[in-house]
Amino acid sequence: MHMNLLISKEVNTFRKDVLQGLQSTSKHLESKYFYDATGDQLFRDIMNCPEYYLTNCELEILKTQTAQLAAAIKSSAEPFDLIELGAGDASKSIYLLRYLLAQNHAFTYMPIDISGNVIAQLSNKLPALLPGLLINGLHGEYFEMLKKATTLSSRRKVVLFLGSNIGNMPLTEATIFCKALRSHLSIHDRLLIGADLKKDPKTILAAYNDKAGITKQFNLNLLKRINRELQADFDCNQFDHYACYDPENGACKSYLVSLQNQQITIDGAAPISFHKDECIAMEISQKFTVKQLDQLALDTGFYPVNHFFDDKEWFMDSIWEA
Ligand code: AVI
Repeated sequence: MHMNLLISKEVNTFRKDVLQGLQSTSKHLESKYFYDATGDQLFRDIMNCPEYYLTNCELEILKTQTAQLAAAIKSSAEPFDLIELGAGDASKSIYLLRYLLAQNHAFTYMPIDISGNVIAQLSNKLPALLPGLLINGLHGEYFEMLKKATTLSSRRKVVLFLGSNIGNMPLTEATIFCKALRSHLSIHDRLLIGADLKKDPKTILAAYNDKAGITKQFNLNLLKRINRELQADFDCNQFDHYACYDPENGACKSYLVSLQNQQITIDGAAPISFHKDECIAMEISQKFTVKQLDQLALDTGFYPVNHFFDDKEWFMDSIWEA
């Protein structure tokens, strides 16, 4: 019963957000809804695309600069909680976890993810891969779960926010997010934040316009999710994917473009009309300069302490102190 109530609350919020986005003059959907089970798999496929350089760049940082990263996040011998926002399969953080365990640091790993499936898998698999790991998975929204983490433990917090997830928020929203994150932390807590940097515009655009068309499927999958969960009738063959990158402001954006005049219905709501060539804004993947990211830290109550780069300097993991 409790589970059913929870599910219907989530569906109601999803429905409200989808309708609000599609009924507004500039149609848009929220990219946080990309990640159902198929979306999770498509994102893993994107990470394996030759054009999607972000994952390998950040992996290189975590693999080759593990000791320096560990030294920068712990900053003292005190025990701490290592909290990962949007942990996914922990394929990058595992390098840090393994190193901290080998060095006998006292910490509990608290992955937070909106997907219960992700948390269950991590809680099952990680202890076998990393004997001795203390893990306390938290399934839910980031800030609700951060609050919960504080009630569970009073230890210093080190938060991981990897993968340039910060780039999936427009800058004003990213500022609000970082301020809210800071409000859940205490002085001297630390954040390890990953961000994709500005670079050759062609390299960036190719990462969001892969030849195999997986990014297109990733975007269309949200329409399929809306069909399934909200009894809608999108015809995915009548939408194409369009990605663009603005090298001036660093915004890489994805759209779905209507291929004809059409109407779609979402269970119980008035039909929604699309003109031919009308776009649904699907996602922003913001690219940063080092200076911009440092400024974001300073504007939101953090102090940028260290920067770590991959060899090509395409990606940056920064340590911010609260
Ligand atoms: C999860 N996030 C950082 C990815 C990105 O690069 O913006 C999501 C993604 N969208 C298309 N490709 C990957």
